[in-house]
Amino acid sequence: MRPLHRTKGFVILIFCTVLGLLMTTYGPNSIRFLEGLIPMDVCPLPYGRKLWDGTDGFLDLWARTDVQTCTYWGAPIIWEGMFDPSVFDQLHKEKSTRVALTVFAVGRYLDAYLLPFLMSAEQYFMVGLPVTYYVFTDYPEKIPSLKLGQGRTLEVIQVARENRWQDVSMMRMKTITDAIDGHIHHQCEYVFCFDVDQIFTGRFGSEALGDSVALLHSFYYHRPKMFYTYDHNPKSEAYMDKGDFYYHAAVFGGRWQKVRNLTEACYQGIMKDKENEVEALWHDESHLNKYLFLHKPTKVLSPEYCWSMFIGHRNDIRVHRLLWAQKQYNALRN
Ligand code: 5GW
Ligand code: MN
Repeated sequence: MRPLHRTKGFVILIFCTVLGLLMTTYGPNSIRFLEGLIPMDVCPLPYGRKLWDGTDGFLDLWARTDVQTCTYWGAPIIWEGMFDPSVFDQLHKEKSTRVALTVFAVGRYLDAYLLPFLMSAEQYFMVGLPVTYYVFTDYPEKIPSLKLGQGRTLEVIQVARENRWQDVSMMRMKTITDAIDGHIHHQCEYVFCFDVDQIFTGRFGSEALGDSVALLHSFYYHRPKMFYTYDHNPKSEAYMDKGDFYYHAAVFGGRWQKVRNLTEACYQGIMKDKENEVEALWHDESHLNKYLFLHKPTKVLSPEYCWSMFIGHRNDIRVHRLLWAQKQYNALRN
């Protein structure tokens, strides 16, 4: 007879090998059966079901095994290869889904970023669907005139210029809430909110539409959670000691009702912090992360949907749909 400790070692070795094989072949979704034993952020959807039917189309969660394609609460994470663009587009064309895009171009950001942002959006953002751009600026006369595609329109809304740049960024939450109440909810089913300092370089299409949509931050998605830059000050409303992902505030969206809930809650948090004379570490982004931890998004976008060329090449990023523009902090932040 073999000594017991050797048998045990053998069993553990076999177990780990099988686990490793499952992981490398089928990805994180394949080891869901361990969930009861070890808490894991893996997909709870029925094992072996190849297609997950979202509200609007079909997503093949098993088309990508090198990345996480589903959250532990069952929201899909969208990666290239998981969907058929034409199926999504056909569905939304039939429904004539209307999408609002909000973007702020205040102060020097207007000259620096707005035109390339809009021109590239015309080429890649929700092509074929009716889109209304809502451009918020302190200088409406300076908005460049643009020939837009069929069914696409642009509205300019004047906003006051904030004294501190942190406030420019944070007050977007308030302005978006008001715009949804005022115009957007009559005109569109979905709203997507973007930073202006970025350029579309690939399809950003109807597969990204969902009830409540958040984006994985390209700097953090592959890092352990200890690196996430959540707000760690218990005095702030944005304080969190744990979370699911680190979301990027440069892109968020969803049905207008859901987006309104998010922007309103973030704004309330920001104002409460002001009363308490604290400011969250990453301003509106910290509040966004807190909200999305408490109210889980129903769809998550992979970092393809907002990539930074500074990170360099990664094998899991097969397409770039939106890229960070070159930062010009010194020129723009004074
Ligand atoms: C200016 C200086 C510092 C920080 C923000 C601004 C600024 C931001 C501005 O002067 N005008 C402006 O319209 N914004 C809007 O807020 C832009 O839509 C911008 O994309 C967004 C967030 O600010 P960013 O892009 O500088 O923030 P990060 O997190 O990308 O660095
Ligand atoms: Mn930005």
